[in-house]
Amino acid sequence: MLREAIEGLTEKELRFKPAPDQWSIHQILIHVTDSEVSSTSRLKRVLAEDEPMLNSFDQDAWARNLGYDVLDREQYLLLFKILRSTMQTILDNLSDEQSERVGVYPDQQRFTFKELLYYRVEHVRTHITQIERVKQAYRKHLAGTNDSRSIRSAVFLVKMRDSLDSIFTEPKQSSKINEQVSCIQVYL
Ligand code: NI
Repeated sequence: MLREAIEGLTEKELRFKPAPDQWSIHQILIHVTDSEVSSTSRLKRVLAEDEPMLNSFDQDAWARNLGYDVLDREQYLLLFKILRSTMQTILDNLSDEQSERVGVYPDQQRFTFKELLYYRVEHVRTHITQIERVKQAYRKHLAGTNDSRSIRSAVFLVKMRDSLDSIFTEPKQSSKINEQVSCIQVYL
């Protein structure tokens, strides 16, 4: 489902950040996998150990300090897939009693395995929605760029017309006009 969310996207779109403090789709994908690494370990501990103490990770510090931009997205997507498929075998054999096993966070909040699993599903859903929002922001950004381009183009054409006007009064400038005309042809 993560792969489906990014199907057909260009590298530029994957690296686009809607705002300086917001993640790109590339960064979101690395985060989802890092979160999965940490949560898979939590899920396993709840099943294997007796009311283990769970911990969470500082997602912004990870994104900031682990150089998310240079990490290999393909490897991370593969890692995500492997984590989910290895957990699947455990889930297939899960008893009702096991799904009620409990883990405890440092603030004493208690969660059953079933609840923790539900949050896993929700986490990916939330980030897929976020990816869709970034895609929309990118399209808006592109549309904005096109607008300013057509304005620049219009300004250029007006300047062209002025030059053409002057050429009819100043025949000597014809080579300059030819240069400008070929410029427009390349741009179009
Ligand atoms: Ni998250």
